[in-house]
This record gives sequence, C-alpha cells and structure tokens, in this order.
Amino acid sequence: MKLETLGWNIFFEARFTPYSGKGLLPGRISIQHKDRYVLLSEQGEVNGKVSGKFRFEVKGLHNFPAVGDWVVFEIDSGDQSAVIHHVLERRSKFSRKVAGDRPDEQVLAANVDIAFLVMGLDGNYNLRRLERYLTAARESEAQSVIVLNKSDLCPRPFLEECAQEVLSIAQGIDVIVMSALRTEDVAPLHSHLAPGITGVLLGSSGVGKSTITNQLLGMEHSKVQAVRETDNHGRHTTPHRELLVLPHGGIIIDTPGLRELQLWSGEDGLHDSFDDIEELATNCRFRDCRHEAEPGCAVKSAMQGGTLEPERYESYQKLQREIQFQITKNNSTAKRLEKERDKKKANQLKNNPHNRDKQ
Ligand SMILES: Nc1nc2c(ncn2[C@@H]2O[C@H](COP(=O)(O)OP(=O)(O)OP(=O)(O)O)[C@@H](O)[C@H]2O)c(=O)[nH]1
Ligand SMILES: [Mg+2]
Ligand SMILES: [Zn+2]
Repeated sequence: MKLETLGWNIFFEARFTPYSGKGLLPGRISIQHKDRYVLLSEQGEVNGKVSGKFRFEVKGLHNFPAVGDWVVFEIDSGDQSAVIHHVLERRSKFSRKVAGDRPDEQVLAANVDIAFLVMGLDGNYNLRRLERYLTAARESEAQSVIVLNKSDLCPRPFLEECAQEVLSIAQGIDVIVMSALRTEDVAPLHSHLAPGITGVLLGSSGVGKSTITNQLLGMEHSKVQAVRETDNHGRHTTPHRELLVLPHGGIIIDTPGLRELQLWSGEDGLHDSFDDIEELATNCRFRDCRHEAEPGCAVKSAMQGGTLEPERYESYQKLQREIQFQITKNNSTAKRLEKERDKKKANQLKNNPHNRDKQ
C-alpha cells in the first residue's frame, strides 16, 4: 500500500522526519479494539499495540492512538507485530467527552478532512439534533457535509420541507439528499472524497452509515443492521470504528451510531452555528442582556417579529448551559484526576523493581 493512498502528505512527512531511518515506520490506525490496533502501512496490514514506554508515559486517554491517527511503529522481530512508539501530531480530530462522570476526552476519529453528518429522513429526522452535530463538528476542524439519507422512505412534499428546513440552518454547508439503496446516489460523496482525502460518517444508529460505506466500497464490507429484526442478537450494528480505503481513492471511516454526543468544549462551534443569534444580540440595548425581560432586547423582538424561531433560540440556550456546565466540571475534575494519576505513577515506580533500576 502506498502511503499517499492512505492520506499521507507533507504535513505528516515533516512530523515523521525525526524518526526516519531508525527502523521506524509510519502507519495509519485502521481499527482500534481495546488495546489492540490494526495499522495500514507500506508493509500492508499489521496488528499491534503501543509500547510499554508509551503506555507508561502517556497522559490522558486522548493521547492514545485513535482511528485515523498516523503512528510511528517498529516490527517486533519475534511475532512480527507492530510496536507503536509515537502518535504524530493530528491535523484534526473529532472527539467527545467519555460517557460517564470523568471528563476524559475520547478521540473518535483523527486526521479527518470531511465529517458526513448522516440523518435519516424517517423517524430519525430531528433538526435540533442536527444543530448539535453541526456544533460539535465545527470543533473538529473537519469540513462538514450534511447527508439526509433514506429519501426513498420520505413522501415528496415532506422531503422538500425537510430539505428547506435543513438548508435554513446549514449556513453554507453542503446538503446531500440521498437513498443509500441506490448506488448512483453516493456519487456526491465520491466527489468529496478525492484520493488521499479522509471522510468520517457520523450519526445515530440505523441511519445507514454502513450501507453508505458499502456503496462507496462497491461491495458488502460492513454488516448492515436489519431494522425489521427486533431481536437484538440479529442486528448488525457496527461494532467499532473502521478506516477503509476506497477503490476510487479517498478514505472513509465508518463508525457505530453515537448514542450520546456530549460536547467536549463546543464553545467556538456554538458561536459559529448560532452566529445569527449572536449577531442579533449585539443590537440589544444592554451588553449583558440575558434576553429575558430586559427592555430593548433585539433577540426577543426578533422572536416576536417572527424572524427568529423560538425553538432555535431554545436549543441555543440549552447548548450554552451544557457547555458552561462542562467547562466548570472539566476544570475541577481535571485537577483531581491529575493528582490521582501522579499518585498512581509514583506507586507503580515504587513497586516495580524494573522501573526502579531505570531511575
Ligand atoms: N429504505 C432505506 N433503508 C436504508 C437506507 N439506508 C440504510 N437503510 C437500511 O437501514 C438499516 C440500517 O442501516 P445501517 O447501514 O446498518 O445503519 P448504520 O448507520 O450503519 O447503523 P449502526 O452501525 O448501528 O450505527 C438497514 O436495514 C439498511 O438496509 C435507505 O436509504 N433507504
Ligand atoms: Mg453501521
Ligand atoms: Zn437581549
């Protein structure tokens, strides 16, 4: 496999230079399965793990290799597996807060150029959820494209209404209306995925991400979930994120449906997604207007005048509260976790004679 077909370019080349010529090789993470990885490289597909030194020194979950990452590895002379020593600097990342209480960042996909935000034109359709996806996607530095899938299930008048609604919040982002059951419908996705460009498919479970992946590949690779099967064991929900090289050039990452997309630090994204509201607010009489009962509030009067949808304003407020809560929580828990980690490391050092010798 040539590195260029995997998305290698001068950015990564430059980051790899300090490691070249020492028996170290570049590879791209295709699958992550707990602590095991599948890498794509000039040597083909290799299975591997991070080195003991990496594991010991790494700070935070988000610094472990993620799908899409370029890593520096070495072939173990014994079992021929890959030993990962470094993760090259990311050009972009798509991450979320880890489910649960710890404010750990989980990188869902790295070095992504285009995020395809997939929504179904069936019961899955929800404009407010799309707004949340757009906000999170803006944080990633990837370009977003909205994909409204299952157009075959949507009666025409409703289809046009949905498309209009989505266009009204898309703010210049491309909107693709398609049915993944029709091969010709994936052509606009192909045209976004030029050779060496990496896309990721994001969206709820069952919206058709794997069906789209199979169409892009021109064959059945990812198992597709049969919606009519009610038995959970029969469902083919995608088990893990996977990076695949397309026959036309271009690279796609299929992901399992996101159950919860907790924003990591969506502040900048929030400003971009709702810049119409923020623009309005600059016309409020008071600079610190909360748009509640203040006189001369431009946001309130836009809602009364019908130029701003109250639902849009509500979701803006909701996101704002969520982000504020997240920031406060991150600050306090980050300090506590830092302490815990230092203590754990100190204990490991003390109890491990091998490490003690090295000190
Ligand atoms: N009618 C119709 N069905 C579709 C379309 N796209 C996907 N499906 C069906 O929807 C179901 C779910 O599709 P998947 O591709 O597995 O969905 P997914 O997004 O990969 O789901 P997860 O892997 O669970 O995240 C399957 O039964 C597909 O055949 C479409 O455009 N039209
Ligand atoms: Mg899937
Ligand atoms: Zn106001």
